[in-house]
Amino acid sequence: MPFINFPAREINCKLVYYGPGLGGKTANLQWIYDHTGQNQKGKMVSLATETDRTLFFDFLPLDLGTVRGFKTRLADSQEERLDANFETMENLMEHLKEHNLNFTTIPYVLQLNKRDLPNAMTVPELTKQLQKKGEPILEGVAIQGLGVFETLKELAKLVLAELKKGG
Ligand SMILES: Nc1nc2c(ncn2[C@@H]2O[C@H](COP(=O)(O)OP(=O)(O)OP(=O)(O)O)[C@@H](O)[C@H]2O)c(=O)[nH]1
Ligand SMILES: [Mg+2]
Repeated sequence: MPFINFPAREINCKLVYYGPGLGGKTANLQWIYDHTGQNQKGKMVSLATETDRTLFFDFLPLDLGTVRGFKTRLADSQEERLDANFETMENLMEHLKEHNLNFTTIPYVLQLNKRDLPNAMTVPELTKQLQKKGEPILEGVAIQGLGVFETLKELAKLVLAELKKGG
C-alpha cells in the first residue's frame, strides 16, 4: 500500500519482484540500477552467497519522477521450471494473504524471462499456464535488459491507475 508523505509531497510505493529461484529477479534490478541516473536512485543493497543466489532480498530505492509504484512477478520460461513457477504462484498467494493484500485488486504484471533460451516454453503456453487475472504479460531477457523497463513501466501504469482511484 502506498505511504503518502504530505509535507514532502511524496508518494512511496513498494514494488516486489517475486519469482522462482534463479528466475532473474536480481538481473532485472541490476539492469535498472545500471541504467538509471545517479540522482534517481539510492544504493542497491544485495546480499549474495558464493554461488550468487540472493540471500533474503535485493533492495533498490528508485525515484520514478511523477510516477510511483506494486507487484510484479517473474517466470523463468524454461520448461523444466514450470513446476517452480506454479510453486511461486502458490507462495505469492499465501504471502499476500498473510499481509492482508487482495490479489484481485493489487497492481500486478507477469514477466516471462529468459526468452533467449532454446528450451523456453512458448508465450501462449506460459500465458495459459500462469496468467491469473488478465494481467499484462511481458517478455524479458533480463541479462540483456530486454523487457526490463517495459515491465517496470507497465506496473507503474497500473499503480498510478490504482492511486487515481484512491485505492
Ligand atoms: N539466458 C538468460 N539467463 C538469465 C536471464 N536472466 C537471468 N539469467 C541468469 O540466470 C541466473 C539467475 O539470475 P538471477 O538474476 O540471479 O536470478 P534470481 O531470481 O535473482 O535468483 P535468486 O535470487 O537466487 O532466487 C544468472 O546466472 C543470470 O545471469 C535471461 O533473461 N536469460
Ligand atoms: Mg536474486
